[in-house]
Amino acid sequence: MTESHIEQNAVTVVIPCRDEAEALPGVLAAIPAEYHALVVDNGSTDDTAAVARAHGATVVGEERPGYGAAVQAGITAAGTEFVAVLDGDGSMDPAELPGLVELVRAGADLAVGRRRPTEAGIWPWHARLGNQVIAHRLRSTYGLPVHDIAAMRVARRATMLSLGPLHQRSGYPLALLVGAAGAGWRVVERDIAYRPRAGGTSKVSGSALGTLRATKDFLAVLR
Ligand SMILES: Nc1nc2c(ncn2[C@@H]2O[C@H](COP(=O)(O)OP(=O)(O)O)[C@@H](O)[C@H]2O)c(=O)[nH]1
Ligand SMILES: [Mg+2]
Repeated sequence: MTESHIEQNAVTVVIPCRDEAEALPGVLAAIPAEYHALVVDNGSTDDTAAVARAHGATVVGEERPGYGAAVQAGITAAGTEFVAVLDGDGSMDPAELPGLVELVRAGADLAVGRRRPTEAGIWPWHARLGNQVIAHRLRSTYGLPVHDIAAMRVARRATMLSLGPLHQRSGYPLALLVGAAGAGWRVVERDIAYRPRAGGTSKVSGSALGTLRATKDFLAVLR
């Protein structure tokens, strides 16, 4: 995609998905009508790709496994000035994306969501604790005004790509924030709702093993 083919002012919502056929229809239905939905599938064994297409999304395949590989493939494939990233599990509301897009239009380089659980018990304690430790480090060492690792985020496509390739697995959100701090980006955080996933199963923080793997990825980034 050359820069001259980028649709100015438009927004692509990049949705990394592994086995999200159950939750995807609700997520895609809630995306603002004028936004493009782009599902990046790597390694799904369910109908994720077919369901995504049936509900109007463009589907991009990615050979390399991992959340970060999927997100970066989606941003590269996006043909719009702005890119948004959110999960395909229904835990975040796409209706909150325009608020983040506005922050970028108003001058932020990166607008990120701070997840606020809508119910007790939906954010496992080990994931929440790890998140708090990392967010503290991001504030103290990197000077970023964040209280979460930016699971939902909006930026200009060119801004995102300017950092070059980042972590390919769950270290990606953190690598992006560390890169943003290093590049002197203006990062703005605002509250977003965090809901139970709408179906399917967690690949990351839903199990102690998943959290352990993610923590390993995180530490590799912060080292
Ligand atoms: N394409 C792709 N998506 C992934 C991968 N791992 C996780 N995801 C997606 O990333 C999002 C967050 O993962 P999730 O399982 O909800 O993690 P949790 O919220 O920590 O439990 C979901 O949309 C997943 O489908 C992966 O390896 N490839
Ligand atoms: Mg989730």
